[in-house]
Order: sequence, then structure tokens, then C-alpha cells
Amino acid sequence: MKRNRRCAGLASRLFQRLWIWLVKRARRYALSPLPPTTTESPSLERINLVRLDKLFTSIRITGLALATAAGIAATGCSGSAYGGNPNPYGSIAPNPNPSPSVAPGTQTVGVNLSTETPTIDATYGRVLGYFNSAGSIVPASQVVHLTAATNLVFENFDTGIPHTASFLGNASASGASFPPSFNGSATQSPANTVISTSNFSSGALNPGTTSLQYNSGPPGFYMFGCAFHYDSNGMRTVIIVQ
Ligand SMILES: [Cu+2]
Repeated sequence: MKRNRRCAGLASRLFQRLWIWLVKRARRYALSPLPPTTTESPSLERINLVRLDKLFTSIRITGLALATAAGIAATGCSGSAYGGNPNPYGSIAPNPNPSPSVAPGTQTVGVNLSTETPTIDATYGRVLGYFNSAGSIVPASQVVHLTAATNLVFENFDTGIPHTASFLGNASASGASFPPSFNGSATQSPANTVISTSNFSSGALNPGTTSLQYNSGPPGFYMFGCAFHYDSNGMRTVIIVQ
């Protein structure tokens, strides 16, 4: 506050100085003696035109100086390095298409990586980044269990990272042969697609968003992974539909 008041005072004094200078200059031109009246009016008109031109030039210079001073005052007096905007992310428009509301009975598969702990599953080994969710985050990743032929959504609970839930192939009751590197898709499948459809993907889910509604389809063991973090973090799980 104190700093802003000091800046405002400085800017106002700057404006005053510039204004006084402009007025003095204008008066000097206005009051300076005109050349003796002559019948040769073209010559007199020429002199007055030169004088006017000079006056306008100084007005232009003053205008520029005032604009510069205003600019300096505006940036110098602002409260922060972000031009005074207290919320540098505040200009992001709200999402015009919020995630559709989830129908009752819809299963939610949670997705998260940044605060997630991997789980070493006895059958499928290390799983990370996916879990059965009842609407909130589960910090320890899981092998996911879904009811067959039922609606589901994938929800990204991460705060800063997008993820996908992409189908990578079939597992079995006794294990999973995860591909050595990500071999799925990151392209969003249409709503109501069965998740074990070849190349199924939720598409990139931004932090805090929910996927389209999909269907768990027939019973089976399905390997899933994230297009962005399968290779780098081993973000993967098995979804068991029964
Ligand atoms: Cu990911």
C-alpha cells in the first residue's frame, strides 16, 4: 500500500512537470512577436504555419512523454511481478464443458500418479496409477475390479498431470505379459465403447477431469496403461471384469 501511494505521488509530480513545460512552451510561441505586418500575406502565413507546426510537434512530444510516464507509473507501481494481477492463472476461462454428471451405479476408475504408491500384486506384479474409486483418491494403487456390462468412467485425481487409461491387451487369471513399451492408443474412444475393444483409450484426461462414460463389457482380465507414463513410470494395472 505504502509503495503504491509513493508511486502514485511520483507519477502525479511527473505529470505536473510535463504539463507545466507544455504550457510554457505553448505560451512562448503564442506571445512571441509576430513579424511586422506586411502586404505579402503568403510570407506571414508561412511563418505562422512554421510556428504552429513547432507547437504541434511539442504537443506530440509531450503526449509521448505523458504516455511513457503513465506506462512507467503503471508497471512500477503494480504490486507484483505479474503486472499486479494477484492471480497469474486467473485469466484461464472456466471450462465451458464440465465433466458430465455420472449416472447412479456408474463405476469410477481413479487415475493418479504424482502422489500414488505402487502396489506389488501377487499375480500381476507392480501396478501403479489406477484404483477403484468411490469418488475420492486412493493413495495405494490397485488391480481394478469392475462388474461386467456396466457403465464406468475414468477420473483423473492428479492435480497437475494429464493421463490416459489405454487398453494394452488381455491378461489372464494367473498373470499378465505387459508389453515392454506402451503399445496402446492415446486417442479418445467414443462414449459407451467397451473398454476391452482394440485400441480403446480414455484419451488424455486433464487433471481433475472425468472421461466419457464407457462400458466394462464382458468378463476378462485386461492390461491397462497410461500413454504418457507407461514407459517412464510404469503406470499400469490390470482391470478384472467379472
Ligand atoms: Cu499418466
